[in-house]
Amino acid sequence: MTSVVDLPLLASGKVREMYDLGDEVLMVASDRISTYDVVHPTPIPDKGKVLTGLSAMWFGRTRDIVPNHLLSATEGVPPEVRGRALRVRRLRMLPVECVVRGYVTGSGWKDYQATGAICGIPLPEGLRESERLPEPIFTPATKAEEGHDENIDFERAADLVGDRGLMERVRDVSLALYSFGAEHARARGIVLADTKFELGLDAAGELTLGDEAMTPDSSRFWPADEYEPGRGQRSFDKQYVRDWAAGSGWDKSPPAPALPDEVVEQTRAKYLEAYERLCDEPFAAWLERTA
Ligand code: Q0Z
Repeated sequence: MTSVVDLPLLASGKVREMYDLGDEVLMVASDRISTYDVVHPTPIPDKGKVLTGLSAMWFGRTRDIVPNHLLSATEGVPPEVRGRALRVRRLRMLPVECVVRGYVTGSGWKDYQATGAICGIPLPEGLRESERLPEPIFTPATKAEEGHDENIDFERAADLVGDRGLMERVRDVSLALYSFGAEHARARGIVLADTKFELGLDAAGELTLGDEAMTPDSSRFWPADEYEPGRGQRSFDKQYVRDWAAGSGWDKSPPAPALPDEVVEQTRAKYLEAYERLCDEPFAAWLERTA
């Protein structure tokens, strides 16, 4: 496999790559899409650009909450990946995933049903699937190299980070970022049910937001007009793929099937809609700014 940029590969995930720029890093989002943790062989055109533009928007709007790693989406970004890449500062990443949940869903719903708590945080009795929590909660998780991240309590996260005071700031910053994002999204018809941040320390030791921020790949986006507690919610971005997969006979084990053109086009339209709602501008504005 030969990559589009001739730079040393630092890390790769299911749908993105990170390249070495010395003191800096190039984060590149692909058009690949996964469902049920399996990547489909069919790309969604412009998905990487939408997610990159969304992250850049959030980095711009949350700088007063916490500094972030973004340096540029244009200067120093190779032309082959313009629009879907960010040049960022290299950080020393903290060894925990910083998850914030405003609604009880996913592994949080599983843990709540089993124990009445999520990550050691006791919750009211009688919550229904997808119900909004009384207030958002910080639910850290381990970083699994493969397989699923494991939810851990705050004390365990603080031990892994090795600094309780720093972990308290990480929690407070994560909650503030989520509250800002959830209110912004809700005013634009999208429920930001939960999201995962990755934070690190910059060269000066300052706590810094890294990775991607409040994208549909690092969060659950639900259409607000269909929100109804007591059941699983439809995904804002991936629902057409899931609906099609459900009727296709695919058993959700690898390899994932190719997607029909209609599913690709409907899904692409949802990503563009998410960009335009959350960024308050046409997606074409991002293409022009990064051309
Ligand atoms: C991000 C990840 C990806 C696989 C490490 N600014 C930074 N400095 C150093 N490391 C990272 C960052 Cl954001 C960093 N990840 C997550 C991203 C592919 C894994 F594109 N891991």
